[in-house]
Amino acid sequence: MNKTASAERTHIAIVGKRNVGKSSLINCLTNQELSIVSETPGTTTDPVSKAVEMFPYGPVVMVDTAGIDDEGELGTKRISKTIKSISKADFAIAVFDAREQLDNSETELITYLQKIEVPFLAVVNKIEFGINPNLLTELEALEIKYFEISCKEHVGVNNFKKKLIHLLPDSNEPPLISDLVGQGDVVVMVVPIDLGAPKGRLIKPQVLSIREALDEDTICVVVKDKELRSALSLLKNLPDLVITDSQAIMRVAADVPENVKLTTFSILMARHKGNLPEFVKGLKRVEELNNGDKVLISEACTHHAQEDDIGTVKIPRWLRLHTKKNLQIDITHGYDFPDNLSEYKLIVHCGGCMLTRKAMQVRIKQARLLDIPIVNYGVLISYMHGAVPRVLLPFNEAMAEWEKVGLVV
Ligand SMILES: Nc1nc2c(ncn2[C@@H]2O[C@H](COP(=O)(O)OP(=O)(O)OP(=O)(O)O)[C@@H](O)[C@H]2O)c(=O)[nH]1
Ligand SMILES: [Mg+2]
Repeated sequence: MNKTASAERTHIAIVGKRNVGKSSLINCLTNQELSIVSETPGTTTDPVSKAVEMFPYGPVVMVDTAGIDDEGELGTKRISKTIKSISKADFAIAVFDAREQLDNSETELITYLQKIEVPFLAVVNKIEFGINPNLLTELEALEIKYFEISCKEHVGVNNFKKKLIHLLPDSNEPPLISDLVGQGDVVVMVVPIDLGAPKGRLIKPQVLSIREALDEDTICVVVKDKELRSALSLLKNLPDLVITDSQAIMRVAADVPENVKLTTFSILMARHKGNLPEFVKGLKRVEELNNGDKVLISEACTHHAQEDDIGTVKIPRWLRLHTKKNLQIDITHGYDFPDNLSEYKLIVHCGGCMLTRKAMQVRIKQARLLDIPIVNYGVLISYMHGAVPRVLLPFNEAMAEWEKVGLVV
């Protein structure tokens, strides 16, 4: 049961004021007497992590924390420990006493969770005493999703648990690159800094890939496309893997020797969040499009569109050039697909870096339900630029699908 390493488990921090029933909730959710419960406020003094199996989700770490309203100097220290635990958590559950209203420490806690972007749900506990309507009004005003429960009488707990499991990050998230490289390998990452690059920072797939490469003890070289050739000539041996931004794939493919593994950040994301073989299968539809067909370009986040934006400008242009068809291309932003989804012949999805894997899987399922092929930006861009199957070579499942699709390039 405890085989999954702690770091790989989803960490859930249970937070709230003293005596609201945080420890009781952990016991309730796991059906075990794991945490000490008592009527004395301040029972839990230090954060206590328990590795448990939360059926049917799988292995998690429950982090029981000290009350955020703890008093005195020692209390302050405990609070900062609690805050540290929250920062490290993948998810938090904020517990409130049904009889009370929010106090300062609780509104601060909520602000903090929102600031550090730890997703959380609220539970209003001890409802058998009656619920203070002001508390609910306050939570609603803050747009916080809450569940009314009683740990003591085991009311509402199962319903809450169901929702919680639905929202937890997917524990089967495939890695970005850790299975492609090993200790001492040289990984070259090509990061063009063009007008579309955000000021002063790298985008999420790049940051996550660098981090994973470092975690695997690889030697990670990050260059712009312009410097790639000289970087390769400076290396004593050929690199073990080159990862590039999709938009530079043509240049990069030309500069990287054929026998070096090459892929794109977007293809890594397709596997990590989405379903790479599914997107490869979607390529078939690109060749079947006809004049007047509707194509949906779906962008999950609402970033500010650049002048030569990838989703709104470049992909439509490339798609029309590639198919030589008069396509009707719609672009939508945001979490939901449009209501007229069934009218589309193809969905071109963004990398989904702002979505959880679960959310991305839901979108793929919705497309599948309506029999609409789906591809993502990176797979499509590489294909239209003639870099498929080369960029798929490191991924066996994707290559198997590519053979099945039977497209000729
Ligand atoms: N009536 C009632 N009592 C509850 C409920 N949940 C917890 N309690 C009681 O509330 C008291 C505090 O519960 P704990 O689970 O220890 O609370 P905590 O938030 O962990 O408290 P600290 O560790 O002191 O911060 C105990 O006496 C519990 O039995 C509930 O739903 N209804
Ligand atoms: Mg406790």
